[in-house]
Amino acid sequence: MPPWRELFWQSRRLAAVLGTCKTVLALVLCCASACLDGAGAAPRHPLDPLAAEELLVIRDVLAASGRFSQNTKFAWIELEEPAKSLVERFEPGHGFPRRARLAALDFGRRKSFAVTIDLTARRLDAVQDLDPLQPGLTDYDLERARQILDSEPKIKDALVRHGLDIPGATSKSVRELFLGVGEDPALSGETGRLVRVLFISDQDAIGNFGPVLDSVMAVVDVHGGRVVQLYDVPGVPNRKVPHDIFDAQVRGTAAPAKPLRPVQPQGANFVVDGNAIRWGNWRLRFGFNVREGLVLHQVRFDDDGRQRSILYRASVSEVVSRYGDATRAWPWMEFLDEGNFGLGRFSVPVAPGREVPANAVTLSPLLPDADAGSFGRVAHDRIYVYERDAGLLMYFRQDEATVEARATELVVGFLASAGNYAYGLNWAFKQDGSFAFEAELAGQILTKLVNAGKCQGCEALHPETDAGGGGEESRPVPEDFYGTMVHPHVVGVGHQHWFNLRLDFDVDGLNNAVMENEMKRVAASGQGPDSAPYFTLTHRVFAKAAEAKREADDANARSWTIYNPSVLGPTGRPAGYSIVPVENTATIFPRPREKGPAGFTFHHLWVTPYRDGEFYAGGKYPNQAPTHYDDTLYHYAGEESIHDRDVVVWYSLGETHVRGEHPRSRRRGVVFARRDARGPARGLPADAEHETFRAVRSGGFLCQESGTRPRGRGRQAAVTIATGKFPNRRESVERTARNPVRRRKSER
Ligand SMILES: [Cu+2]
Repeated sequence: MPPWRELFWQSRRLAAVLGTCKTVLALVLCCASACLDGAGAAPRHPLDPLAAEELLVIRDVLAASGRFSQNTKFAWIELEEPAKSLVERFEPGHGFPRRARLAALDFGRRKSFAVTIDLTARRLDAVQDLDPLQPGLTDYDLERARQILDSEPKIKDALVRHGLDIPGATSKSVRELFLGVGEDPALSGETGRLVRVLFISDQDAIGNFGPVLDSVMAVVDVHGGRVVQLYDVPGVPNRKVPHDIFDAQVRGTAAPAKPLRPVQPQGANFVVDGNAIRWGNWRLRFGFNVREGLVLHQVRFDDDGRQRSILYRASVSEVVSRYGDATRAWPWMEFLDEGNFGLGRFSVPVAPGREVPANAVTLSPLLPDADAGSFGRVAHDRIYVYERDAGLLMYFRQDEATVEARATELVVGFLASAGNYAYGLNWAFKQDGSFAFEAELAGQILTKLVNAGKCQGCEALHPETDAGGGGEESRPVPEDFYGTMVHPHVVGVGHQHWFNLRLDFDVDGLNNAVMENEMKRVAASGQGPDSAPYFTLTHRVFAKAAEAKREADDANARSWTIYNPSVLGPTGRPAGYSIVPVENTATIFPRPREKGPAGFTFHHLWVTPYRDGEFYAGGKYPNQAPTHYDDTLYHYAGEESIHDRDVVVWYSLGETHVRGEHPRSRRRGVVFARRDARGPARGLPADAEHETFRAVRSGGFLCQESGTRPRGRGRQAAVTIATGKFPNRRESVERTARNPVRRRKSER
């Protein structure tokens, strides 16, 4: 690890421990600036992110190529990862190929290109005209859209008619939301580079996300320099309403609480070495890019000295939201936060004790940025790593003796601020070899103004009212029909958030299979005491990708296990990783969108054969995707075999927001439970499965091999907490893991 990073972490930890000591803060600032010099060091591993010197190569190769006009913007710059086979064979000290890919947006020629650069040979490898595809939006697109709006008097006139005060340029006094154009049949004839713009009704609040003025909406062609669509209908009179999240009265206050600070007086148990993390039996690599943000690689678990492969690559492959309002300003919406903007680009700095627990360590990756002279910038404190208490690892009581262990888990994640929402996207690793993904949703909902001061849909709450019955046709649609009134004259519009995880599992090797597990209720035959209905587990191994489009089913405790058919447990049962849905929802996207970028929301589980270049459920260029666009998960999952070969699992995690809490924060996730014969942790009894309580909580079930007995007492920690160096300290802190499993007499 470069010395600058050690020094930086040391100062952060000290600051966390000692509070606001000025001396320490001065040291933090000093080291924070010092750390810039060490960012983006030369790559040591084929999957290391683009280094500072490589970004300079990209800049120089592009400049020397003569292929692009002066008015070209370079965006979406990222490492083109080498083939998996090459990466898996890599040995430290050996050479490896380095290539980068990016989008060139030539605004002069109104064209976009996919560009590949060989960094080692310092040459342009390929330039592919993307027509008619459009890469996601850049800051330059939004700036151009703003200028076009300012130069169009019809926009200003419309907004003034709707009660806004615009003494000068529109953008100087009206808050505008610039978005991908979404799915809109009315724009099928447009061939330009489009940006959709919504306007906010409140001109004075601190927060930018006041009620949307949903009677005015514009679509701008950035290439053509014109407004191609102006939606302008009589709407609800503008009025001041309390909505501003920066207003404590709107936000509400929590009851005062004394600080809760996790303290690790002997340091953390994980080690970050370059782009590798070690924690307990876990080994993994990480990267960070503009599009996906955090990416995990080569996730492995040390099983008694055997490095068992679990995942080759894990990432959030797309994030999309959609609104449930049928009026013109809403149904087109398909907010593709990743494919249209970039989760890495949306990432924000976090601080221990604020956005993340006080014992967190933050990391500062180098992000490509063609607007910077060096083609890169250090994105400070974007990745966080911390340990947290995770409840009971196991507990068993018999008479007056108990055996118990408290669990710790390791969290690696980042926070992306995507407009009115922020997403904390976390991977949590557990001592038993299981892991989980969780999405923390925070921020504020999108709202709109209505005439009504009281909830109109509430009449349906009276049992004697036939609100949904006969005569419905003659009634006007209630103003809060598409959402929930969160304040007089303000409706929070119902919507969904969807996350897709791309999980390139390599469980115990490359060749994997996936089976579905379900509880089945059976009516027994015969008569008498043995005829009572019973239940059993059923398993179904998927043969083809098209079969493996499946939904979560709590009622039947459905889960899916990924395993290597050639590496079974001791009884012959597959031992692998089970996806145990915790909570999920069904898509509100209309059926015609199933084949498009948001199509991944139509099923919770997808399994596809591994193919190069298939990284994103919504496709590589989901922005303005044409109707024949076939680079999406729907098209990846065809009739090909997914049995006993390299497969990729995709999990879609949905969240419906209809209740209109304003603002709100919520956590959603999925558990990847280890299904093995070895019990929840080495040395713990296999049939004392800690996961029982977790499975109960999540509605899953156990697919647990039995037969492994507790090992001898007095061994090294049954649950091994890492021994090793903690990077905050200049000197290594070696310590022996405490054995968290102990037998004791009950105090009662
Ligand atoms: Cu929401």
